[in-house]
Amino acid sequence: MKDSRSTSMSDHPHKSGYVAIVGKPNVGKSTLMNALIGAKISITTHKPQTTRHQVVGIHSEENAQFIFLDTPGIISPRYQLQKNMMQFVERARQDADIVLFIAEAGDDRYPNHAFEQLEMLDKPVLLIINKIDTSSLEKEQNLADRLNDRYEFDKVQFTSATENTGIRELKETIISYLPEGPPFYPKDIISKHPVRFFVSEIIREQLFLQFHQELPYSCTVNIVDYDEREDLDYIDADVVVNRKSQKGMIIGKKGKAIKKLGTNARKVIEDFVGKKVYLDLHVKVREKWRDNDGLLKQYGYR
Ligand SMILES: Nc1nc2c(ncn2[C@@H]2O[C@H](COP(=O)(O)OP(=O)(O)OP(=O)(O)O)[C@@H](O)[C@H]2O)c(=O)[nH]1
Ligand SMILES: [Mg+2]
Repeated sequence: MKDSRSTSMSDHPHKSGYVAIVGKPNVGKSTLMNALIGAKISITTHKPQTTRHQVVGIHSEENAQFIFLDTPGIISPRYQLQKNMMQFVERARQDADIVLFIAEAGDDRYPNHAFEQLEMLDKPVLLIINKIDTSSLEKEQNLADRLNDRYEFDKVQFTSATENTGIRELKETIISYLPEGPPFYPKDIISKHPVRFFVSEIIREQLFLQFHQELPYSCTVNIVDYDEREDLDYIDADVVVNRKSQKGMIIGKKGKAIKKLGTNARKVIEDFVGKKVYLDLHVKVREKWRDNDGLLKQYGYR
């Protein structure tokens, strides 16, 4: 994916590095990364555990380039998919030059091991209190103080990813912690994932928005074929479910539910690729795919 901003040289040394975005589910990690980059790279929904991969977003300025690693929310894993998701978090923490620990306004419930994991990292960790629009700065300064008592963060910053508050300041802070170095990617690139990845994520986002309770957590999306044609992209995708009984729920009465899913996903994909799309959706039952190493690998969760 490309960005249209141009760049020029100046006297300041160039800085670049990896920035891991970690925290509990639903605190706004993906929304924050999108706000920092100014484009929707990572899917976001009101439900926890939306992000399942390590999603890479790249922000470039004249004298700096940061490579964000958005990660799944930290949980105690119950099945293999969730264990693999936690490995993505661990890998991002290890690969990063800086870690952004995202907390949510009003939430001080953290187990000790959340901070013990940070102790072991020998790198700057910034505490970001997000969703500041839902609270007051005074209250959140108090929360920051209490969290700082439990782990000595290098810096605290307050943001609202949805209102774009504190985003510019956060970018400046990140630059101040970045090591000197040349850019890793061309300056007009904002992500490195293939189109197929974004398409499967867009469909998965629609599953989260349309279906309730456990169902979206039992689903994944597999792009079977992506045929790029001049005037129309032809996409063949499977919605993979965990149990036979879930297949009917995705399809719905007289196919209504899957039709709605297809129409909504197609519109978002068309906006994303900038042309017409034909989206052919099928539902496949793969019993216990979330605990099947081979299938997890095939669906990109390893
Ligand atoms: N009010 C408010 N809502 C926010 C803010 N940032 C994110 N949200 C909302 O919080 C919800 C979760 O956002 P995500 O970005 O998906 O959260 P996440 O931390 O990536 O979640 P997982 O990927 O599930 O771990 C969405 O409904 C967002 O719109 C914010 O600054 N203020
Ligand atoms: Mg997320």
